[in-house]
Amino acid sequence: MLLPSATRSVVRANHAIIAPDGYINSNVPGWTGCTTNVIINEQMGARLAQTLVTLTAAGQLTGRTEAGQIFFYVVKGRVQAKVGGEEKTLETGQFVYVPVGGEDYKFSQPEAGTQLLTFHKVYEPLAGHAAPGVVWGEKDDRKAPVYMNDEALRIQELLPNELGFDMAVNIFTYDRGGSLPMVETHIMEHGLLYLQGQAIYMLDNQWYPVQAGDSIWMAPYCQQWAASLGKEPSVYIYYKNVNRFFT
Ligand code: UGY
Ligand code: MN
Repeated sequence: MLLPSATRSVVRANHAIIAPDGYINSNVPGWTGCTTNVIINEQMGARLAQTLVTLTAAGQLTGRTEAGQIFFYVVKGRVQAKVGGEEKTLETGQFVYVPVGGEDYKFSQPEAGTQLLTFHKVYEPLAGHAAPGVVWGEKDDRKAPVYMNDEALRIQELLPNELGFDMAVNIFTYDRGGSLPMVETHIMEHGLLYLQGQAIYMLDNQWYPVQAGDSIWMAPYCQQWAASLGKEPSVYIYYKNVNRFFT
């Protein structure tokens, strides 16, 4: 057990590891009966926001998008979700993407302890391409193709791979012994939450042990590499900005 004066969390200019031990709650207008931890946002230098919301049985999230789109993913539990005139029960591994432009959303009647992960990004339109609509879906390993010909790695893209979208959210599974085939050096930014297992992450030449519940921010060009550790697969869900690199 760590001393209260120690933490695995680090915040650097181009990356951060945020472990749950340092969470302090934020009050988000319209989000009640819950604790909200803002894990990544522009105060860090990021261009996305990432939160983790833990709901009591009385918890409710209501709001309306303006310039920012929001991706909601159920990390655990169950909740009623109403978006775009449709109402569905969302359970562990299911999600809804709420587009920009005055889309109302409401999450209510959760099982106590339900956790929602959110990714937020200001939407950048692209001439000639329709802005996205509401998307519902779920984690499904059968829809996760092998990554870079390495049988130990699989990535499922949760949002449609279309130019109207300027963000992607993917689930990356590393089987035991799996590791990234190269050190990635790229313009895209990431926000990430580990859903399962343990791993070692290299960020800008620093090495970090990480596990389920930990979040990571990687700024553009933060060099990155990861390997699964332990006896079960390691799995993370991550955000990536896509399709808009020149003005
Ligand atoms: O899509 C990606 O850039 C991904 N392979 N990066 C990562 O998992 N750190
Ligand atoms: Mn990457």
